[in-house]
Amino acid sequence: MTDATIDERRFRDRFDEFNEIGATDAGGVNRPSLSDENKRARDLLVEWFRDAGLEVRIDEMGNIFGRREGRDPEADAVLFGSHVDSQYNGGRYDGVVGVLSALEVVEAFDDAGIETDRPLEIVAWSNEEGVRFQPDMLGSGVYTGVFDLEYAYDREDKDGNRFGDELERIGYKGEEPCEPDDLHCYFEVHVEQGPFLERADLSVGVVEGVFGFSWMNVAFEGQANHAGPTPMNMRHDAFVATADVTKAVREITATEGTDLVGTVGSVDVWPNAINVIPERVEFTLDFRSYDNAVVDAALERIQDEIEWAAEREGLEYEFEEIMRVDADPFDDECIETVAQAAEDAGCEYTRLVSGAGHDANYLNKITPTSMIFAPSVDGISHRESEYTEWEDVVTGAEVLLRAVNEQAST
Ligand code: HGY
Ligand code: MN
Ligand code: MN
Ligand code: MN
Repeated sequence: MTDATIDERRFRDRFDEFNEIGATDAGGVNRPSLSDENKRARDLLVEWFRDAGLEVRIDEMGNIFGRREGRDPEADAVLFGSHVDSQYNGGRYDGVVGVLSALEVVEAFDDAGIETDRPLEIVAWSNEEGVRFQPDMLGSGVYTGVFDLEYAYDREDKDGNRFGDELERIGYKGEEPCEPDDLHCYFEVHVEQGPFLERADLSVGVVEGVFGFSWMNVAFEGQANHAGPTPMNMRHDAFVATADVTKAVREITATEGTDLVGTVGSVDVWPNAINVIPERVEFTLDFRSYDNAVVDAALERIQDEIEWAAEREGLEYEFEEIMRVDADPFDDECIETVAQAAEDAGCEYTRLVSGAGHDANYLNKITPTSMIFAPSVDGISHRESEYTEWEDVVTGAEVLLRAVNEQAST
């Protein structure tokens, strides 16, 4: 147990100030990775980390670390944090809650004059969302060795901007190597982004693992032609095939596995004109399940559907899997630490797995990991109306504080 507690006023003021950056009229935020708004958010975070007396380190991927030494400088560090890049017109809570909770925890230890045995490191990972630069979890992916640095630097957004150049432009292409420290464990607080905790009327989720998922880019190439005089049997319409594949996603999720989800999220059509038969369509596929074999089966089937749709319509097609992360359970001891922390904080909690991807997916490959969820009102996320009751945000930080304290005392 610890007598350190979260300073709710300071936490709330910081959360509100932070979310003024890139605020949208509809109450969300627009701070996509490496944008000017993302830079302003990073700058504010670095200022707060420094004000909290942390030793700030920015690595080659722009991951921002703040270190607080413990009694034993040789001891492996307890790492905790999340991300501050957002969706285009996303929510105020996704990622931010985890980073500001982490900052609050180290400040609470300071306020209580507590020196932990182990060093503490808090982190804001780069490019977790993967909407501007695919794939997602790029910063934690390089840190954990899933991607190499050059691959990450060469990732381009839809306007052809390179990740490495944009990172340099905003001044966050750090000198520090993007590789793991000696870590004892990793924790992440995040909003659930689904309906489960609210439906169960519980304030804390003890996360036992994260769905595995695959992201794919698909393109159909047909023939543009005049929408009027071109007979239907002479058409090679790239959008018709896209519609067939989209329908197939629903058929596959209905038959391959109970927890399987599939999404066609981004679609670009050329020439995108009302009276021209679509020549080319580029679209994305996102399949997820807690069972890796189910994701494999979905991938098999959707590739057949793509091939059949192209044949029917007389199209060329391209298919590239750009990211695959396997589901694997988090560390038992970290899970029990979080459960005990929730009990010590007097919370009603349940255990669950995450349908959303998190940096914790990758940290789990190199160090014992678990997560803490706070409920999402109406299960909404990746939308400006994303909302979590403030008392639940504070509870998540209180649970994090107890879990970190437990693991930071050797
Ligand atoms: O896709 C995800 O689940 C995460 O928000 N990047
Ligand atoms: Mn997130
Ligand atoms: Mn997200
Ligand atoms: Mn995430």
